[in-house]
Amino acid sequence: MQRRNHTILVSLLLLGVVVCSFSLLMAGEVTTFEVKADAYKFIPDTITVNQGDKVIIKAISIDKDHGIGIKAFNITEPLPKGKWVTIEFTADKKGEFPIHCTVFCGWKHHWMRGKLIVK
Ligand SMILES: [Cu+2]
Repeated sequence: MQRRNHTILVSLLLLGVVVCSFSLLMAGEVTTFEVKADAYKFIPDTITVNQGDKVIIKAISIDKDHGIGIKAFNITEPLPKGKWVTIEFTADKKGEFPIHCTVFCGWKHHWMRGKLIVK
């Protein structure tokens, strides 16, 4: 009886190890980007991540107040000039998603665009 209990315990431990390993393999990576908003541009203007990644964008506006928006992920964040802002989200769907400026910043505001690619 004691030997049987021992076998069950070892089996449960092995199952636990397998489940934990699988969870680690399935979890996305943490990807961090620094994005500058300057003169109606996002620099870089394209961010590429893998589906499941936790994405951290550290953004700053250089020339004046801007904003950063990624509608597909419900992100709308003002970028006051000179202040670093951190945005975090999980890239849980594949596709190409526009990044846009959310604060009216001048005559080229509507052309201030970037792209998020989730592979
Ligand atoms: Cu703008």
